[in-house]
Amino acid sequence: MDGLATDRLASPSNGSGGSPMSIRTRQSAVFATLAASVLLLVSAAAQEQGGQVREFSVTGDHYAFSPASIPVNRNDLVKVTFTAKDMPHSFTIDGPYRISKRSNAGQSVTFEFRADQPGNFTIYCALSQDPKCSDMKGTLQVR
Ligand SMILES: [Cu+2]
Repeated sequence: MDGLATDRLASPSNGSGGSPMSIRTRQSAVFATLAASVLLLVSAAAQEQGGQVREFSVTGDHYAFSPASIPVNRNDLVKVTFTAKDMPHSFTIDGPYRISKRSNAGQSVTFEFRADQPGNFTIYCALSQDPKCSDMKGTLQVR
């Protein structure tokens, strides 16, 4: 490899033997570019608006959300996997978030949103197949 590069880079005016150095420099540049790309990919989603990625697994079962409160910081990217256990339920938050995700019994739905509005917001089940579903309440807390 050295021989090949030396042959290619050798010239009458270049007697300093600097070609191995330039190979190393090129490799460093490639590595730095790759590292920078990976860093960008990892941080782009979380950092683009200054928040962190927060993941929650929430179940709807026996007319209750668990956990019942979802505490996040403003501008976090909130990823929720909502699983309805015993019957269909929805994970619904009214404005300003306007989220309503329905899951069938034994299934999950995953979604994400940016918590860009501070305050406490009620999470409820908007399905009407069972009147007790209106008892399902949780809270999204955005500080
Ligand atoms: Cu329900």
